[in-house]
Amino acid sequence: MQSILSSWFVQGMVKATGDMWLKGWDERNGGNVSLRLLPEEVAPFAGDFVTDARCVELTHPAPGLANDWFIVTGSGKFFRNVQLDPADSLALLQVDEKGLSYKIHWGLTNGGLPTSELAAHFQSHSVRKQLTNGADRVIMHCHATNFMALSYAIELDSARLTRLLWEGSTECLVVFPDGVGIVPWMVPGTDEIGNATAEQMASHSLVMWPFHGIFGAGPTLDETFGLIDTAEKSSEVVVKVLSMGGMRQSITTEQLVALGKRFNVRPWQAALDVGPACVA
Ligand code: 2HA
Ligand code: ZN
Repeated sequence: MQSILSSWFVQGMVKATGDMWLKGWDERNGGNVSLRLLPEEVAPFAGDFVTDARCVELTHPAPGLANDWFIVTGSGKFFRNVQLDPADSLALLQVDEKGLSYKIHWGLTNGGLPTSELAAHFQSHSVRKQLTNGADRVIMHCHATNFMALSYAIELDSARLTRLLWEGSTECLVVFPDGVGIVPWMVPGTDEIGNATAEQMASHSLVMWPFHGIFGAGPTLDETFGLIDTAEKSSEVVVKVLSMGGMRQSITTEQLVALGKRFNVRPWQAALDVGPACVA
């Protein structure tokens, strides 16, 4: 029988966390990733499950995720080390039939708990799962450097931030037409920041945590990594442009509208209405 270590989902988590480490987005134990799995995807690996699965109460009920399976990064684990020992760094868990607790069936071989941001992940999963009819299965958090840097220098307004990033790179409007939400600075690892993040996830696939990092949602690990990578690339361009003294010219509103038409996406109207980021 195939070992769970060679399953697509463990290998996918290894690749995603390794790539994120190499990007410089996940110093020390920074960042966390969760991937929702279907029972039939997990079932072939039941032979690798522990016989004494630990049960942990959720701090916030998640009835929308009842019976769902997840593979998540562990609290305090370093992304650079996931590839060395995935069984110690990751956890495979199933939420109970009421959404009040979960059981850890595999992983965390040296003990410990799932990511400290589980509340934000589960609350965001609940929202995205419903919104996308089950298509979105990944929530990803990291400390994307240039995106974080922007949070110190720009007005913390979702429509303006979105417009700035759309202008920072032509592909952005196509990759995140729904724009970027922002929560106020809040203490991480709490139900409160989880609620606030999930609320933004109802209308945006990306959420800024000012002075901390980014949350992204998507259907696959690759898509969600790509989503964050695209926002971070644009942030890097914008950081360079602002450091050079600001924009002299940029993509116009008409051009943004044309992009949306060509690529069949509907850009967030508020970010079109807010006007050009370029104030030469
Ligand atoms: O897990 O990134 O936000 C470390 C973090 C917390
Ligand atoms: Zn963080």
